Amino acid sequence: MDRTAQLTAPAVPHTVVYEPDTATHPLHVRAARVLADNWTGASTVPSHGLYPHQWSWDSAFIAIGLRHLSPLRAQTELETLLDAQWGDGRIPHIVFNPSVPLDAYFPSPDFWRSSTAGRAAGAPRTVQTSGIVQPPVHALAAWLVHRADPGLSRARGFLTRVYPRLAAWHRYLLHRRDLGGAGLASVVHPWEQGMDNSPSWDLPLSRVTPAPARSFRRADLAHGAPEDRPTDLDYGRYVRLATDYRDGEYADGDGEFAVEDPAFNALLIASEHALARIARELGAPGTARHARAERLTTALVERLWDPAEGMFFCRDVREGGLIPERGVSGLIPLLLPGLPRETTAALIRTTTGPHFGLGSTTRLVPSYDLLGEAFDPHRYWRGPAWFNTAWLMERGLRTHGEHERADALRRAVLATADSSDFAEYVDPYTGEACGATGFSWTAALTLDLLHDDSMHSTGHVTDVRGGNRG
Ligand code: 9WN
Repeated sequence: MDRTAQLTAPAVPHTVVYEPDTATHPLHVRAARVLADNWTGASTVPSHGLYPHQWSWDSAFIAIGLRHLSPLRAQTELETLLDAQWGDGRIPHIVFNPSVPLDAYFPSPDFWRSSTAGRAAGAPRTVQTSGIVQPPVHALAAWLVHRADPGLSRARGFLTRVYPRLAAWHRYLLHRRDLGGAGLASVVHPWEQGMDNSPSWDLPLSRVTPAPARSFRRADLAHGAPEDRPTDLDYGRYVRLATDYRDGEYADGDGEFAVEDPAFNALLIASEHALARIARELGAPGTARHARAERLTTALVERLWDPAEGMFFCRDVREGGLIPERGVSGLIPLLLPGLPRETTAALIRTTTGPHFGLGSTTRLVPSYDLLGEAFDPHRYWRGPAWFNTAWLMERGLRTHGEHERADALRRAVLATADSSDFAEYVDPYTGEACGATGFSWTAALTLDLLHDDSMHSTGHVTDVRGGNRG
């Protein structure tokens, strides 16, 4: 690929034309169709072929889009996930659909053995789940879903039912997962952070002895191009970590891999702010939760911010020290309203500078440093751009008053979702589709951004934090 051409290429083609009546916009209609196709009756699969079950953070993003089509379906999406919550508060990263054959996805329920190996941690008896978690976007999603139709939400007692579960989920993360002792939550497996194959995991993963390749059978290679997927060696290490966690009955403490990740913790903080709003809506004071969110923001900056590099980094809790790889995760704390002003300014400079190129060389924020040694524009979480991270960055830019940049990013997301047929991820330079198409969170977040635009064009809402997008 000719990088010079990329540097001089015009930024983003503005092919999407917004119409005041968002619901009849062709892109809206197509996005709604993707979500209808991927709906299973009580929840939505990320993609029928590659990911045929319910995934935790996918469902939160999906609910954020679904609320514009059917607030009831959006509520159901979240409640189905919460029905699989464990007694210790964890929300599992996968809820398995029993009618899907075991060999359709690896690791399958017979690997995780949640109802036996997870018994001590309170795994449910009636559904099979994985035993690890994913980023806590759920309280934020629940709040946004409520805001889409407060009347329906109150009539169904939606927040009353989900609030204690979400509070238990946060308690689990803030107590059982505070493995570094500084208040932040740690992830114990790369799949927990959601950006599975990020170069940020290479260093801590290098200490893990891989499970032998013949001891498991991958299902992902039947769907994706092998050169875009994680290597067998990485998979062997994922399997080893998950096996050890399971064999220790999913107790948290002394596993080989423990990392404090900026995006995971930023989402926890954003969700803690959302829980404070939910508490207030239910008639309880939210002040203590807001105060905790502010304390966590301070801990995030103290533990993970690198002023010289102008971004956040992962901390290797086992060996100590920051992991010197620039990933999009280190930009996502931009989402937080309570960041110091100089931190926000530096994050915006880094996002638009040579390492991520937003608005100059790239269309959407790449998942990894354009100048990093491991950069590959097509390999899973090692360079391509995802739509959920773009949505989070758009929200972050808008939170800090960067409306022009946020508008440009929103246009780029809509144009790229359109041209890539709602791809799972794209080449950050060209927008070329990678992975699955008809991917649920891409369609859902497209809907959310389309609605945002309609609100601006009809002049109903100017402040996104007070508006329908929450
Ligand atoms: C493992 C479902 C999930 C996303 C993750 C993404 C990918 C799974 C996989 O798909 O992870 O959880 O098999 O690679 O990395 O973010 O939630 O869409």
